[in-house]
Amino acid sequence: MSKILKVKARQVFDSRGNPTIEAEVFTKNNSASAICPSGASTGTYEAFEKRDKNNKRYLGKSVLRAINLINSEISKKIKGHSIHNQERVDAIMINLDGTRQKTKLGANAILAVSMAVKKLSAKIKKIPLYKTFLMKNNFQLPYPLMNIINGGAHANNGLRIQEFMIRPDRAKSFSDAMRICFVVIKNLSKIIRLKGLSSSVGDEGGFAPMISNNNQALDLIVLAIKKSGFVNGRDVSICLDVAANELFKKNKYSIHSKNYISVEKSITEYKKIIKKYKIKSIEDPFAENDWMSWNKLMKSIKKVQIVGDDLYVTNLERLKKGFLNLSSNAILIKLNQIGTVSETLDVIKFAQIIGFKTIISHRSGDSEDTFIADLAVGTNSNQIKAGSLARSERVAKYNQLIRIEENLGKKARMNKIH
Ligand code: 2PG
Ligand code: MG
Repeated sequence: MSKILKVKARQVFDSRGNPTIEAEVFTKNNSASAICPSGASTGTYEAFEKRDKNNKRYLGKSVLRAINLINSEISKKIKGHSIHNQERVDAIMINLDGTRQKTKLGANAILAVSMAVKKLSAKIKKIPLYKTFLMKNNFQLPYPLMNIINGGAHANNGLRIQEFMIRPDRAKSFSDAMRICFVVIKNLSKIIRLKGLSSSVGDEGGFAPMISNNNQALDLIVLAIKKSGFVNGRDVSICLDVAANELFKKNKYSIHSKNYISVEKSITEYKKIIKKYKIKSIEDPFAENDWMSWNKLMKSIKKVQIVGDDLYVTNLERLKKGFLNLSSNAILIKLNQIGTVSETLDVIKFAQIIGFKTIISHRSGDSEDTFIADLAVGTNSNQIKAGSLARSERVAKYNQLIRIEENLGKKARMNKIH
């Protein structure tokens, strides 16, 4: 009854309108499907995303070859295996691919199948998806890191920093966290419009006003927090994703303005904004190979969450290196950076053992799939980064967390920020 019968993949579209893979896994009486997300500011060491570069009909963006590989090779190889043996199924796909970055089958092909297997296993066991990961009880809800102003590769306003986020640090429940973010976002929208700026949104649902100065964006957020009756740095904290890979040239960075400056000067500027705006978390403050600068920053600031995204790419080897190098104290987790559910769980387990905060993340090209909401609760991950309270593919994750909180009832607890 719980043996895999076949996998059927199809080409669907993501939130940016680009083709992506939906895989549907079948057992005799059941099926479940999952959709693979896609990034824009991707790290060099991420697992490979397979696209049909030469297919002009889809401007080189279709995923039809990867889909063929699922429907033929992957389907054939995992047929007959238990739907409940996630590690075995993932290992079969990893071996079938045989390359370091999953270039043969494509991590997008492998991941879509891997997630669908996990979902179908939960469905057949008749238990909620969040109960099938690492935690068996004592589930905790993550704090949302809501991206409210978009810049960098996610907008075309010229803002250096890619994501300006808020985190409701004093929220008593997930629903309370949502209410706090809702109020701040509505006030920010009003402020932006009163200033005559556009309140249209970027790829992750955050506003993308035509301002190019980081401090201007930060001032707007501080004002919105205040107007909402909250205290910045206490009730609500400002968090950033710099995505510094995109702002790096010849050992210099253009994070704080268009000018490229040294690492030392960049750190001085970081310190200034941390102090002025009470910033509590910075993701990818430096580029993916610049381990030294990460370490310098870690040594020169205290009480700030430093998050590795492009630095680690959800890869155990890179995380170990970062741990030994004292590069950060938190890791961003993206399933498609590594390509299977099992490998993602291994990274989360290790990160939690070494005392790193784990933050489950969406991609800038995402879909209606809410897998990451369950993953966040099922691994007691401290935070979730799923965009703003706009665009259904973002809101879908938050809505799923509201449902999970309700499902947990009296047992629901918020994670701890400090
Ligand atoms: C990031 C992500 C998600 P992308 O840099 O953290 O916000 O962006 O998916 O474009 O890599
Ligand atoms: Mg990032």
